[in-house]
Amino acid sequence: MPIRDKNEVLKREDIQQIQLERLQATLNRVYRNVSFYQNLFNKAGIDPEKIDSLSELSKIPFTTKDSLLQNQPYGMFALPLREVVRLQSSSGTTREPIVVGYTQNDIEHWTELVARVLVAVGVTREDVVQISFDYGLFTGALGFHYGAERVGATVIPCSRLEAEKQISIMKNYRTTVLICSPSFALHVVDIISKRGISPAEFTLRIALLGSEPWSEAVRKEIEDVLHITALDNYGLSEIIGPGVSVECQEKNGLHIFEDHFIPEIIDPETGQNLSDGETGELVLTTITKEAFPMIRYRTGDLTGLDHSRCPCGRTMVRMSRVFERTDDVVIFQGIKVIPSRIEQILAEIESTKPHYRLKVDRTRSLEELEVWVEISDNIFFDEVKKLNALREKIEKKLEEAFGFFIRVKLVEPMSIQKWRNSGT
Ligand code: DLL
Repeated sequence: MPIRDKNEVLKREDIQQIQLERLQATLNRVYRNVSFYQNLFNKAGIDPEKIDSLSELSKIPFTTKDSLLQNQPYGMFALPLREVVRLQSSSGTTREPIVVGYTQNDIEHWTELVARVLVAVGVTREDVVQISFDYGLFTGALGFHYGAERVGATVIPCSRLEAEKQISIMKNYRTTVLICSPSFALHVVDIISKRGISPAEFTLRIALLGSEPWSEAVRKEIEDVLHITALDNYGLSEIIGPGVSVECQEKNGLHIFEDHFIPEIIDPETGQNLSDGETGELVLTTITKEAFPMIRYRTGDLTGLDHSRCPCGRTMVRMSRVFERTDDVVIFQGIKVIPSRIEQILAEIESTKPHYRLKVDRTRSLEELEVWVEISDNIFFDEVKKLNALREKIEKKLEEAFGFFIRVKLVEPMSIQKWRNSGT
């Protein structure tokens, strides 16, 4: 299988040499230009000039999402806005999204990284690539758009057109590669199965899916129904967007582009570094970003690293697929649902208690998100009319806040505490 960049097959010591040089340059730059990092390093007694091995990175304190929120919108930028050619943001509509910026060089690196992702899953200039992510502040669509054009493929910028229309485009324009979230791919699968449309009517061969967790069962279903290969890719806006790591055709972990990002796995409780094979929180340091560099950023994503040889030939470390986070953020249709936001909404509604349980069925459709909400004792469970009105009211409020429908199930007082205490 073709490999786009010679850095993807470097010997370990050569990768490490590049990482060290780029890390030193980045640390010096953030120390000079970002007051957050200057204070952080000063407090921790870190002299960036004296970091002369990769192992010393672990002496530097972490950067967290809260630090980013406190420094919005431009406090973490390492360059003045006049050098920044693009702003995007993280996809959370449920919490203040993080504004991220790119210089022209950052855009160039990003384009190349996404081109590597596409080449790794088998995309060539012969392909017709349909991008079904939202073209907006979300990093997914534009990131893939530039990368796919760089590979020379034919790009269809579908954005979030409704699934029915996307399916006709897929058929009529002879799409060969679909880039979207796993939940959208499942939606397509559902429609195709329901209508009894044969996969032979399509020319699709690859689905490149990411931006939310998806199981092996979901992969199997998408592959079986559409007669294609479905591969995973991972990224986050704070680091660059898509283009951080990609699953090669071995389907045995996602290669992280280590010449741009240094990965570490830590124990989320103690912050200590963990070894290969152990599962913990992924921490990433960017070493080529100019506008928005991140030092030891805690992603909140749980994974493990594997440095063993991959038959695809890439020498870049692999991370295992991300199925879980350290926080209780639920990712649904690419939107990060922050539970505390649900709590706020429930607190504003009479007759409910802020006790709730969020349920997503990961074994099959990610379409089904349900919140179980406890009612307060002043409303009786047999007052059906009242209960229905209450349920509808909560569903409406949630839909207004999150932008999609979340089913609400009302449960009796105390039942959620009982469930939590039982530890199930
Ligand atoms: O979701 C960037 C992206 C777009 C990646 C398109 C891949 C494809 P954010 O909106 O900032 O950026 O969300 C980042 O999404 O911390 C993970 O929790 C989750 N996530 C992203 N990719 C995967 C994946 C984009 N393949 C957050 N598997 C991350 C599981 C994923 N979770």
